[in-house]
Amino acid sequence: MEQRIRLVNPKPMGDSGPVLYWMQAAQRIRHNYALGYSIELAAKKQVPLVVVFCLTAFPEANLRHYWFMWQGIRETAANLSDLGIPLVIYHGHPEDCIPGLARRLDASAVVTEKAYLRTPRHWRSAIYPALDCQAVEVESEVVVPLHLASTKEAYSAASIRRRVTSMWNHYISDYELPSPAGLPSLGDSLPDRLEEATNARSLQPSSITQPDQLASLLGLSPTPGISPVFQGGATQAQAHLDHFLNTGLHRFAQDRSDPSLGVQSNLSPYLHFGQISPVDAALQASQFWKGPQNRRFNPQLQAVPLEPLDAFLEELIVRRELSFNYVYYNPRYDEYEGLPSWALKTLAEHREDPRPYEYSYQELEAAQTHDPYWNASQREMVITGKMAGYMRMYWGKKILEWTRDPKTAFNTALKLNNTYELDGRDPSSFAGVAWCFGKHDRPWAQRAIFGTVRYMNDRGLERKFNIRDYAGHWNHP
Ligand code: FO1
Repeated sequence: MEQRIRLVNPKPMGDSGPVLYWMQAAQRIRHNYALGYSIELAAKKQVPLVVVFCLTAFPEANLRHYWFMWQGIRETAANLSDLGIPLVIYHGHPEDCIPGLARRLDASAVVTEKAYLRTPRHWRSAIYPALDCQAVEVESEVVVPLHLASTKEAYSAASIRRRVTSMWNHYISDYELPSPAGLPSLGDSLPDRLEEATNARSLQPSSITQPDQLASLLGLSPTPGISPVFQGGATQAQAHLDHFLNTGLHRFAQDRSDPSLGVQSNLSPYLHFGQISPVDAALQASQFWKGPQNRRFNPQLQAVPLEPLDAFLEELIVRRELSFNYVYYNPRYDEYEGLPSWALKTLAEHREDPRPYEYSYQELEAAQTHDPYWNASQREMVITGKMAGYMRMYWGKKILEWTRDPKTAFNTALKLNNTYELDGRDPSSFAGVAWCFGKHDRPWAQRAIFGTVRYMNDRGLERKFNIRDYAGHWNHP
């Protein structure tokens, strides 16, 4: 655990004020090391603990994302309340709220999670110097602490796989939240007292029960609408994991790519908002696979080696943490110019190649291409907020092929992804889109438009998968 904890504002810790846990990335109770650390700190000092969440503007986020997040926050607020810990939800900027609250409460310390993306990192770099008290970051959203996996930008998955897999057993372990029983209380007037300290309004979780209320509070358009398939929250995350363990894990190695089979954990939206911990998911998958439960559900698997578990952990840990490495060490992770130089060079050489089809952003958004497989994947994403994993690669490759130049293609793919995917703006999303343009991949054979960037075609889909079933499902729902 020590490797997850870092003092980020080396001021002395106060004596009597509460510990303030700014819950930002880990919007959950289970396997929340930042919450656990805050409880321990408050217990040691015998001071109250206050948890604060700031509902705030986030670049490119829309109602679909906020509603999913809000469903999770409401559940977490109820769970914290059962533990006797107050969660104060603010509608305001963290840079205003957190230092103001810390001062008003005379906080002993501020605890939060480590951040990787630009926006939450900017919040932190504005907040820490404005605090009079100690501040601590706890790394809660990756299995292997980022700096231990690599101290620089990794070229590919192979560059971190050995280190990550050699360390993950140490980190995939159970975690019991320290008991908050016996912590002193701050009293009932907390939200009002805190409002005085900032420009922000506090919100009761029960005050927003419908998406249109959230849209009007945040000034958001009603479209894209909320997902009819995925609901936010830790309980839903666990339900998806249970379903996957019982029905999908044993087929994961061989069937995960076939979009018609739906053999996916569907955890990425939940991981994005910290509604489930990757350690928790990895631990449950390992225990399930190795334990008697698995034998009971799948008695025929007695003799099957561990490949499905390895395949799942490769995606959940190696690939996901490679994307954290990318956004953390590459400041241009959301720009075309952030791609590797070999990819930029080869794409530039083929910039003027004629495109077989050229579509505008609007045509792509409306799934109006000649390709029924591509249209199906676009529709799946627009309707549900989540596209089948393999199709995300095909989808991005075709945007590169059918857009007038590669930079426009990159921006188009990222914008569509971040508008419609529930995990848009996740490190995995940025790395996933960049992969379609050569990131974390190697040069392949030369061809038009792509140069040496890997190409994918519809015949591959037809050869490998039941792709007509998938297309039929989404094109004629
Ligand atoms: N983090 C917050 O602390 N407050 C928010 O209101 C908030 C909104 C939000 C909307 C879309 C989105 O993709 C992320 C958002 N985040 C917000 C950040 C999120 O909680 C995670 O920290 C990051 O996505 C980490 O990957």
